[in-house]
Amino acid sequence: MSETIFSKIIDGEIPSYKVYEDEFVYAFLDLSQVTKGHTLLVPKKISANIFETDSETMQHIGTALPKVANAIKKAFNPDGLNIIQNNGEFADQSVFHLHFHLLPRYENDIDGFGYKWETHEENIDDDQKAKIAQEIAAQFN
Ligand code: DGP
Repeated sequence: MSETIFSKIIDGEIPSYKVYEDEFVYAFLDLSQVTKGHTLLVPKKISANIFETDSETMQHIGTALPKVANAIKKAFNPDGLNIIQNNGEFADQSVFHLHFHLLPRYENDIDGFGYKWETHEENIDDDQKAKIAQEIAAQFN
């Protein structure tokens, strides 16, 4: 797969503020610093997003995510932390190299993160939910 801006960062061609690296992943400060310590965790193996990655890559991400989250927690003692992962332009993905945003949250500090979580349970009955679940579950067959 062709190079991405994140593979250039991993290779050191573009400078970054590194916070963690092992054989499989690289973590560095997101330039936008939506919250203090906003970090990106990126697998070294390139895939565009969650639809195209493989389970081995995700195992490496799964191993590193709690390590990086706990390092951020120890460093800044945030009031919480969101992990965000965007897939596709409509879902706000701008760099097509799989990555996870770790966003520590602060009640009384710089915190530019927010999202809308509008619930629709009153508009969907049990039959519709069963049908929706069935349509997804059928894809595993
Ligand atoms: P997303 O929208 O989920 O694809 O997030 C991409 C993020 O990558 C965005 O928050 C800004 C960050 N980013 C893009 N280019 C660079 C860069 O050159 N250096 C750093 N540190 N972050 C970058």
